[in-house]
Amino acid sequence: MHPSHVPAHRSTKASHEIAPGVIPSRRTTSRRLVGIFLAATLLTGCQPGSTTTAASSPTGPAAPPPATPTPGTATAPGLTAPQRLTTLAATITAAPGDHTTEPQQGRPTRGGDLSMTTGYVFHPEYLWHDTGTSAGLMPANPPAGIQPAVHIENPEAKRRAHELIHVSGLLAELTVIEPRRATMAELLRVHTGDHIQHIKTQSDLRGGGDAGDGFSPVGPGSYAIARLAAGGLIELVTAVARGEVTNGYALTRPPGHHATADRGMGFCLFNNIAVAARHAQAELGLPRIAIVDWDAHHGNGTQSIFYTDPSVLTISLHQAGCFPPDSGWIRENGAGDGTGYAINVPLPPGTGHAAYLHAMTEIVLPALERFAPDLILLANGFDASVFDPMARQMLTADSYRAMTRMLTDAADRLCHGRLVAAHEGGYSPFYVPYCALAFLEELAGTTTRVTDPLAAVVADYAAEPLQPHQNAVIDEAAQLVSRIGAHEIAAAP
Ligand code: 9RB
Ligand code: ZN
Repeated sequence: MHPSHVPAHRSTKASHEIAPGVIPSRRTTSRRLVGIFLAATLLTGCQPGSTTTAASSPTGPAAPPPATPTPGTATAPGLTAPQRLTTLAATITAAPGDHTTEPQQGRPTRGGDLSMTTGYVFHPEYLWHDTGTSAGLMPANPPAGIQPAVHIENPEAKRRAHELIHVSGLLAELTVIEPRRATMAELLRVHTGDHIQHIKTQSDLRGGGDAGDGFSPVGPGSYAIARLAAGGLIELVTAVARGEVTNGYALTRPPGHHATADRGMGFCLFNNIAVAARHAQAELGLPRIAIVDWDAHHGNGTQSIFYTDPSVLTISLHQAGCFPPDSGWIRENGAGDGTGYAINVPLPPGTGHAAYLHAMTEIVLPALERFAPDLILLANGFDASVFDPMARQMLTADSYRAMTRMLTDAADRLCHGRLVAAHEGGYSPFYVPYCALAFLEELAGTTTRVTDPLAAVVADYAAEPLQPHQNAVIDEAAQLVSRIGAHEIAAAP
């Protein structure tokens, strides 16, 4: 099949017929947030002033992406401590039990233009992937003094994220998409037969086993669940390609971005995103795919699968030298025909809001513009949050909201809004849900009445300006953008 157009039986009206120039841009603030700040102002007698500046939103497709944090939430840097606490109080007093959503102006949701909807994939089986009683991430071994506990990659963060998405009222605004299990043929587009068989064999053991590196538990029956995760993402990408939804989020488990063609590692069994990318290319007429990975750990598996392939651009923002060891350096830039199509931004520990947004502006967005994808996939880990036990970054829920806004704007400009996210890491059961809600609100162009309850607590972290040592890495990695396509041009006759 020729890859450059959607097969007729899959093609629907919707996004395919929307010229990029007429896709409405989103507004930066919502009436709800303005209300919260008005309440805070009344209570404190202070003018919100610059802390609540409703920044001018991009007014058209050619407008540059916002280079500053999305303002208008309770984490706005610059608030004094009393102001923050008052803002928090205003948040808490907002109509308990009434979580109904309020659409943002300028971004139609299901109630408006039906072509602008957000798909959502979840299944309770994702929570049944049993990682057992490891002591955090080491296999428990009482004789050796390693006490059994709960594995760090346990269902809690994702279960609570799903519950918050439901209770907040956001779920009712989304198009729920049922996952199915990826077929053997679909997995074989990415993984070796031996690896697939290995996962099945481990999964058939009564006590489960390991996916490859000794740190990636395979519970009893996890083979079927891992296929449901990869297949969930396939279904979501299919719905986006058909124009049934504009974008979407698959709250899947187990995660995928560390899994290579022939080995599971870092809690990952199958590389869900890679399987979905290959499916989109082979079956959905979406030949050029950009994969952005902002999980705190290097997306090494995804990178290795596409390392020599110029049709898939991989960009990973991660904590330098965190996991896997010695992986994700700037010099890893693709090979052969894929030279220039793998980009790594190894950010120093302690990197927060300002530096991540700077990296998005200086690297991710220009790389996407240059690559001109048909589809953007996002490896969406929330383990770069300030509360995460598995990394040392400092993002807040509001950071994820601002970064998401940048990506949805890019997707609107470049590929009819086609942005599909897969949940990867994120291990704080109390904070991941608020990061996920902020992410998904922004994806859907709506807000709920639930705001980050920890916003006041993290405000000082969020306010840290870009540091010189962070800027140096970002500057260096930004040099890579011009290498996208350069190899092809050099190789042309
Ligand atoms: C251990 C090692 C790790 C470390 C981090 C992750 C994070 C995964 C994630 C997974 C496994 C090494 C315990 C190396 O969130 N990805 O997005 N395991 N690390 N050696 N040892 C003994
Ligand atoms: Zn991670």
